[in-house]
This record gives sequence, structure tokens and C-alpha cells, in this order.
Amino acid sequence: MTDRIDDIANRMVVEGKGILAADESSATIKKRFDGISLESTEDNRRDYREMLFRADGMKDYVSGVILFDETLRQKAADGTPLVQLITDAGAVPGIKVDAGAKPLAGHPGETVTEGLDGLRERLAEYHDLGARFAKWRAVISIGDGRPSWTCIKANSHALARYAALCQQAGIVPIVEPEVMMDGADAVHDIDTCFDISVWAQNTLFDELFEAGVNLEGTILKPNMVVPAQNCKKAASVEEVAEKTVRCLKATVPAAVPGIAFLSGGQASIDATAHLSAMNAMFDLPWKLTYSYGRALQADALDAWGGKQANVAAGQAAFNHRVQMNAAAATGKWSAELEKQAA
Ligand code: 5MM
Repeated sequence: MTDRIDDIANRMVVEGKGILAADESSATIKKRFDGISLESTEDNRRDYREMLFRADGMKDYVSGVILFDETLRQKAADGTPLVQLITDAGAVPGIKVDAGAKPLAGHPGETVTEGLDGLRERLAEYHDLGARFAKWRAVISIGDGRPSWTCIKANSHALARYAALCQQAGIVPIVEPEVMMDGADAVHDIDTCFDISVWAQNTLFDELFEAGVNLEGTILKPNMVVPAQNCKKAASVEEVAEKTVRCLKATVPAAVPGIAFLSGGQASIDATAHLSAMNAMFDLPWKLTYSYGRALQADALDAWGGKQANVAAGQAAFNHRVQMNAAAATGKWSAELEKQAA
């Protein structure tokens, strides 16, 4: 029997859990492994992901895992499919289906995410391989004259076409319009991030409506409203929480079951604190949780360092971070809890 997409979506944002974004493409995982001086081979990538998926924190705090194509097809060292490790932990396997952000013609410095050609057929195969949700990330950068309307419009339209195809295949689309906080010339303040995020998300929901996408079977993965990494004016945890929620209220219909944030380059602990503040300060129509990549993995990657002898240390670091974020997903994280649980 095929699962209903709204049921899958609700499982992805179930109370007290969140999503692990482990869908680094080949270039990105190489960059991460370079940071620990580890060669990015197929076996090393498999060992790293296997370490995460076998961690105890998976069962208690992870509702879904976003995978890269290679990982969806890989087997653990003992021959168990990695997808099975995820389902055995009670989490939903998902797949990144975009083909990456490519230069937007006529708009220097901007990108449009590609991957619609052949997507219908790829989704059917991914469903056969066990994926029940998918992810597509649009990249919106702020800088001199950016973003353009062309960039916002083209990316939102592609996200909507992707989402409609997913739902036709029985797969829940995660739609990710990421307003970047980093980049060489990104110095914008939090209010600029707010304005651009409202613009991008309003345009996205217009396009989703026009494409006939069922919002009850859709998860939004947005950036938080934060200043650029190189902005001189910092924002408090409360300001980030208040402006992010104001942006969501202005743009996201209540029919959407949940919002799972990206971390975007925030320090891991900031991503946790911001999520917790939002859940503690506001009563909202959607579940607010995490779909973090770096903010869930950075400590685990460092503790593991590519060595078999460090698997337990890597898993302990992952367990701690995901436990803290699960507390944040119900507004119950605090600096004291962080210390006590460490
Ligand atoms: C895990 O990184 C994802 C894949 O990125 P590339 O296609 O560039 O390799 C990325 O889309 C990720 O899922 C989101 O950006 C959230 O990750 P962060 O690290 O921002 O929480």
C-alpha cells in the first residue's frame, strides 16, 4: 500500500524529532573531508554515513535523513543497505534530487537550480529504492543588485515544478529557498535578510499554488532570518527568533505541516538556540524543527576524524548535538542543559 503524502509529511515533523541533512554532493563532502585531511573515497563516504546512521541518537531524535544518490544505493560494511539502517531506526529516507545551482544566464553572480529534465523517471526509481521524500535547494544570494526578480522567479518556478512531480510520484517535497548568510560580498543586516526572505517565500508559495501543489504534503526548509556572516551588526537570539517567525507568518500558509530549518553556516550552538527560542516564544500553526547539515555533523566529523577507532566518539558527538536540537524543537533547550548533557 502506498503511504499518503500528508502522513509522510507529518512523520517528518513529528514532535521532538528533526531531519538530518546528509546529502552533501561529491564536491561538498570532499570539502568537509578536506577539513579532517581525509580522502573522499566511496568507502570513506560510506563509513562516515554508516557511523551516523548507526548512532543511538537516530532512534530518538531523527525523523528523516536526506541522502545523496550514491548513499541511497550504498551498503554498510556488513552488507546491510544504508537505507535499511535508517528505516530500522524509525526514520524516513529522503533524497536530494536537484542537480545543483548553475549560473543564471544574463545575471552575473546568480544561480538557478537545475534538474527538472528526467526528474519524473528519477523519482519513480528513487521511490522503488525506498525514498519517501525529496529535497531541492534554491540559492538566493544578497549583494550588489542581487537578488534579481529573475532569480527569485526562476528558482520559485523550478521548485514548484519539482514539488508537483514529487507528489505525483508519492514523494513529499522539501522546498528549500535558501537566502544565503555567507558569500564574499555578503554584509547585509538582519532586516535585509528579512525583506529578501519574505520576497522569496511569498513568490515560492504563489508558484506552489499555481502548480497545484498540495501544501499538506509539503515541508518548507527555509533559512532563519539572520545577518550576513560579515555584517558588523550582530542580532540577539530573541531578535532572530522574532524576525524569523514574523517572516514565516507573513508567507507560509497554515496548511503546511512543518518547517524544518537549514543551519546555513551558523555556529552549531546558535542554530540550536535560535530554534529553541522560536518554539519557546511562539504558539504557531506549524511544527518548527531542524533539517541541519553542518550544525548536526560538524562536531561528529571532527571527533571521528576518519578513524575507525573514533567511531564511538563521533557517534557520541552526533548523539549530543541531535539531542540538544530535539530539545530545541520543543523549546526546551538551555545553556545549562547543554552543559549537563555534554
Ligand atoms: C548537506 O548539504 C546539502 C547539500 O549541499 P550541496 O548540494 O551543496 O552539496 C545542503 O543542501 C543542505 O541540505 C542544506 O543547505 C542544509 O545544510 P546546512 O549545513 O545549511 O544546515
